[in-house]
Order: sequence, then C-alpha cells, then structure tokens
Amino acid sequence: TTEQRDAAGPGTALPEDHLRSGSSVDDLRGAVLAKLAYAVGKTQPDASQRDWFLATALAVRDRIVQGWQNSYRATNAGGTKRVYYMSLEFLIGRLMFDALTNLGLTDAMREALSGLGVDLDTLREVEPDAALGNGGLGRLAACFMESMATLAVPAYGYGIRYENGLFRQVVKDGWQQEYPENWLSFGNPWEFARPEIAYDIGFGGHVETLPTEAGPPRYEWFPSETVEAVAYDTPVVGWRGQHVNTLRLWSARAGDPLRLDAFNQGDHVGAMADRVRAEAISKVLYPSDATPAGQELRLRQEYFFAAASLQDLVRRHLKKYPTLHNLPDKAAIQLNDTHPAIAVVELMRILVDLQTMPWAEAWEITQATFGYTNHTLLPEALETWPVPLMERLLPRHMQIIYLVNALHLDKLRAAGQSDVEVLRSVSIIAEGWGQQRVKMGTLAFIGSHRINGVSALHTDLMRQTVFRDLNALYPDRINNKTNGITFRRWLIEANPALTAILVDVLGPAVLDDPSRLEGLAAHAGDPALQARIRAAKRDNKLALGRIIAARTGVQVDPDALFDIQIKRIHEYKRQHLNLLETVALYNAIRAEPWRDWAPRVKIFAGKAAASYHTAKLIIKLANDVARTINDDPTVRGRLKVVFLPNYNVSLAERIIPAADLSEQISTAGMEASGTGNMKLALNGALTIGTLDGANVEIKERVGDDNIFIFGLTAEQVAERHRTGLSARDTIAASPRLAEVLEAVSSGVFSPDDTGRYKDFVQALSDNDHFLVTADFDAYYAAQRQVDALWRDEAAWWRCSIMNTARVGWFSSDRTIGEYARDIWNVPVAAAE
Ligand code: B1N
Repeated sequence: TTEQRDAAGPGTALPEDHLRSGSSVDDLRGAVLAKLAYAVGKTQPDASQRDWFLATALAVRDRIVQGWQNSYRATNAGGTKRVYYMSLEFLIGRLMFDALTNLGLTDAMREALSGLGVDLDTLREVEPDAALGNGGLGRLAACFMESMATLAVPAYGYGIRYENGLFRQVVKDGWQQEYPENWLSFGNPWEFARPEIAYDIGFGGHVETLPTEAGPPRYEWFPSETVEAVAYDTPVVGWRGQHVNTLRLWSARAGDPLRLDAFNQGDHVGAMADRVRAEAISKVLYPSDATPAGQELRLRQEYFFAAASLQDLVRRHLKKYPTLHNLPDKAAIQLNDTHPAIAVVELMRILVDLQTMPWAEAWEITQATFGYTNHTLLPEALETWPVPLMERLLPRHMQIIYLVNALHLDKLRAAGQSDVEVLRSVSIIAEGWGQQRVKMGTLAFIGSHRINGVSALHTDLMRQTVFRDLNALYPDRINNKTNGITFRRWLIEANPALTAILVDVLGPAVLDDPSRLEGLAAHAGDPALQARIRAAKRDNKLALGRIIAARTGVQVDPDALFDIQIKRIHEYKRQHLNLLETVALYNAIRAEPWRDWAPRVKIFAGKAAASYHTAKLIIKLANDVARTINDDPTVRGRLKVVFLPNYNVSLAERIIPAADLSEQISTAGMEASGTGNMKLALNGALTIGTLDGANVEIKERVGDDNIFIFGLTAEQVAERHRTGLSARDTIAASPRLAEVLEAVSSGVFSPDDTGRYKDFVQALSDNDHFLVTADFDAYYAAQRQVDALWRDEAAWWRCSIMNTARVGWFSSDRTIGEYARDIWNVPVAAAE
C-alpha cells in the first residue's frame, strides 16, 4: 500500500502480498511484524504493548478490508436498499476481539503473537474502550450494527465522533468524580479518516422568500455560520466475516475560510474563538442517560450529524438515480430515539427547498423513509426544544415544523376531530409555562411510517400513555421490537469457557443458530453438565475476584453467590432498594450470626450523570455500606459489598460471565426494556426482578420456576401514583424496613457525617415516587427465596442452565430480522 511504501522509504523491501490477507499463523506473524515496522515505526526490542496492539489491530483491519470492498460493490451494483441507523450514541467498547472472533482468527493470532513473545490477552487490555454512548441505548446501536453485518443487511451507522467519550469514573472517598476520557489520544487503528468526504452544515441566519411564476413561493435559508462535517469510517464485520458494513462518524471542522478576513486583519484570537466554537460540536458526549440534555450545544450536535448524514445519503442516491422520488425504495432511515428527529425536517427542506418538489410528495417520501424507535416514557426524559432557540438556530426548520403541524392538525379537524384536548396532545408544539416548545417525539411520530417500542410491555404502555391519542389516529403505526444483544460479544468473546461447553454439548452450529441453545434444557438436570457449568462459572468468578481485589482491595470468595447490579445509577433503577435490602440482611446476620447464611457478594457498578445529585449520593451510600459491612468481623465470610468503579463495556464483559444473580429491579413501567438482563441470563445468572421491560418476556421464556419475580406491576404502580405516595404507613407496617431506614438516616453508615442521608431517607417517606418502600418487603422475601435455592445446589444449577437454554430468542439477529421485515422492507441473509 502507499502507506507502507511511504513509511518504508525507497529501496526497502515491501512485505509480500500474503502478509496483507493471508490467515495462517505465519502470515499473521509476518503481517504484525510488517505493521510494527512500517505503520507503527518501531522495532521489536523497543515496541511497547501499545505498539504491539496497534500493529496487531492494523493487521486484523487489513483482513476486513477485502470483505468491506466486496460488500460495498455488491450493494452498489445490485441497487440494493440500504439501512441508515442514525444514533447520537454508539457504545462500541473494544473491537480487537470482536474482529478476531468474527473473522475466526483468534487462535491463529494468539499463536502468531506468542511466537514473538507477545500475549494476545495482554494486548486486549491495552485497547481503549470506545464509550461514545451512555448506556443501553448506545450499546443497542452497537449490537445492531454487528447484527446487520451478520445478516448481510447493507447498512451505515451514522453518529458523532466524539473526541471525549463518556467520562471516566473515579471513586474518591466513596464519591464519584468525573475525568475526561480521551480514547483517541494514542490513535485509533480501526478508523479511516475521509477528509475528502465533508459537508457544510449551516446554523442561524435568515430565510428569504422567493416568489415563483406560478404556485407557492420558494424559500431559501441563508445560514450565518457554517461548520464542516468530516467523515471517519470504521468497518463493522459480521459473524464469519462474510459481510462488512460502515460506521460513519462525523467530526466537526471549522470551515476553512472561517473568519479568514479577521485572521488576515490580525485578529488571530477572535478567529480562533470561532474555530473553537465550531469544533466544540464533536468534542464531548452528553453524559445524560434517560434524561434530556437541554443545552444549545446538544441541539447543535443533533442537527450537525442529522444534516451531514442526510447530505451523504442523498448524494449517494443521486449519484445512481436521477431523482429522489424512489428514495424510500433505496433507503430506510431509523431514528434511534428522538435525538436525530430533526432529520425529518431536514429531509423536507432538501426535497422542497433544494429539489423543488411539491410539499405533499415530499411528505410522502419522508414518511415512507423514516422509522422511529422510542426508548423511554419517563416524562422528564422526553425531548422538547424551546421554539425561540429553534427559531434562532434553525429558522427554516422552524417554519417547516409549523407547516407540518398546521397540515397535520387541519387534516384531523377535517376528519371531524374537534376535541381540543386531543388536538393539544397530538400537536407538535406544546404551549404552557409561558413558552412554546417543539415536542420531538410527536415530530418523529408524525414523520415516520413505523414507530416502535423496545419490549412488549413498553410498546403497550406507549399505546396507552405518551402516544395514546396519536395511536388512536394512526393505529397501525406503533409496533413492538423487543431488544436483543449480539451473542458474539456477550457469549463467545466474553465467556469462552461456557461457549466451549455449549459447543461440546450442542455442536458448533449453536454458534450460528441460538435457537439450538434450547437443546441444553434436556440436560439441565445432568449432574455432569452441572459440574462443568459450575466449574466454568467458578473460574470466571476467580478472574473477576482478581479484578475486584486489584481495583478495590476487597477479597471475595468465589464460592459465595455473586449478586450483580450493573447499569447506570438512577432512582428508577433502584440501586437504593438493593442497598436497603443489603442493610436488612446485614442486620439479620448480626442478630443471628450462628445461622447457616448463604454467603453473598453484592457487586454494584455504574455511572451517575455528573449533575444528578441523588444518583451520586446513592454511589456514596453503596461505598459507605460496603466499608461498614466489609469491616465488620461478625458478618465475615457471609456478606461482602463491592462498588466497582468505572463501569464500561469491557468491565461488563468480565462481570457478566461471573454473575450468579442478576438484579433487574426497576419500578415497574419505567425501564423500557433493559439489555443487561438478557446478557446476564444468557451467561447463566438467575434474575431477581420486577415485571418491567423485557423482564416480562424473559420470564415467559425461562419459565416461572427459573426466575424470581416480585413487586408491584406497572398497573399497580400507576394506581399508586394516582392515589398518592406517602410511604409512612408502609414503613410503619414493616419493622424491618423501619429499622433499616433509621440506621441509614441516623448515620450508622456515615459516622463521619451522621446527617449525610437524613434528607434522602426523609424524601423516601414523604414522596416515594419510585416505590422503593412499597416493594421492599416483597423484595426481601424474594431474596430469601434466592438464598434457599442457592443452598440446593442441584436445583440452582438446573435453573442456571435453563436460563442459558431459553434465552436464544434475545439475540439481536432476531431483533434485526424483525426490523428488516416489518419496518425497513429489506431481505436478510438466511441462517446457515
Ligand atoms: O434504552 C435501552 C433500554 O434497554 C433501556 O431500558 C432504556 O432506559 C434506554 C436520553 C436515553 N432510554 N432512553 C435513553 C439515553 C440518552 C439520552 O440522552 C435518553 N436510554 C434508554 C435500549 O432500548
């Protein structure tokens, strides 16, 4: 390649061709050495582990490129419809093992490197964890990209190449601190910069009305500011390396002649200030999860990547076809929540203003092209933007929104709708609090032909609550697509020990067809299989124990039950319910230390939004409870509590295979789906959970005997919210809960600041919005059932095996197959 030729200089022998694409151990070793010399510029003696990682990743990348080009050519030649997955978040994690696994090169690469004295598993830990997302929504986008490649669905992921991903969490004196995470600082071997693929993105300015000879006037937007969006491409390789798609992330670059006049006149600082402002767009990921980020910069990010992506896909379309009339036959655009919803308006602007298409036709094309996935119903998390902000930043878009809304409401009135409450609820514009706001969920709904929820319960609640009136008007638009996870990352890569057992018992075809996991059910009671599964789990727990010791100094017993709650810290996810139960168990053990307690390690991990004070206090409580319990000799050997800092995708890959119990205890009706629940069940953890999100469907599949369900149902929660939330009577009726709350409130766990949790406990008794107190007794009782089952080893491991056996349906290949069939209208490759 030119890259190697340039680096090598004249007269240096280039590596043989097979070093670029060959897959034998010798080929791989030669390829890594060539990369080390020519791309990294190091010799073996002075190569660091990071240098070896870069050389290895680049060698692996070469083996993806051929398939990438083949996939591109095949799609283009065939005129095949493409899927565009637009998401402000892609929580990718590390890619080296993903690529090696899907190419089938893990063992060969391990051997190739070991011949050089290099350990592949050490290199694995050197790769930075790409955290361009917050939690489940971003991780779902990453799993979907992998499944689309696996199913050979031609697809582009579109997002932002944040320079700083999600903050790095440090726990200092029990409190969360946030530090910037610069994942790019040592270079990113997976991406290809495409400086030639760049689009101008406008902001601000004004709109001019241009009269036409006949018909309605035309409008033209004159932005006052332009930022360039530059493409960076990462190939996404599917299982068995057959098909390769593209994740195209946009980076903001100040347009070149930006304030050049100011620069020439000597105002260097002023010119730089504009440059900084422009490039700020792709600097940081907003660290909000299931909460809105109401900042101008966030809206600029949303428009920036939506507009760049649309220009890109429209240009691609017009290179091949003379018109955009057939766009819906060639492109399906999926909106990952409302964050990219402004794209609906931008496509209208392109069609009407730039392509001079009549409005009605443009609207038909737009609706037929877009689909919208909703990921939350929490009222505080629904995106709205103030009209004055929209008018200032995107004046033409605001005009288009008004017109879309007027036509939408006119149509309803013409059809006889006169109920002002209904018209108010389905209007894109919200009035009130002295300020008009644009409801992005309504905009996305109106602009899409399909709207989906992410679990059966969530989709039902969409129909009944937030989108009730819209659903009545357009009853066929809402449909369910229960989330899924890629088994390549969450089983094959994360848990090779369990995978080996599955292949041994079920045959290698289980790697291609997760429905074959069901075959395990017949052996669930087999003591020999149970012993193998148990030994694999114990090894995974030992490995996690080493991480826990290294990062927290706490020693844990691999034979104790590992009870895991890993997810963003949020009141609706109720980590504090788990902590209150932990304190109750602690009290019970101290009261009767002679009893035969089932030994437990409670493990928590997760990040709190930097501005979410209660969530940060919950982290402090976890650390205070952990310190107190771990220091108390009366409970030694029975109970340990750990808060593992800096939860991310790579840490999840270590925790999940070591889990015995999966905590999925959100207030019913509040967790749209959850996906950690699926990963943990697949890896043989039993779930303790509420009837919320996908837990409901997990229960239906694993069976009532293999899951611990407790607590109020979504309907009962809604009823409680209607009738009032004072928890005083509940607390008075539960001596156990009262004792726990009193201990926390009085400072038993915070002797250095006895008032630390006073207001927190007070708030639980006054207005227990998340119904922690209401569900406490049921949760405690369910946990004691867990203890009882744990003591019956044969029964426990039978349950564990049944969980793995029966969750094959939660593969994201199944989910993507449903999107392809019901929303995108594209074919998928047949399973082997
Ligand atoms: O999306 C996941 C679901 O499995 C989770 O249940 C759900 O909580 C999560 C604003 C969100 N919903 N909403 C968000 C993320 C960032 C942001 O700025 C909202 N995340 C979810 C996948 O369906």
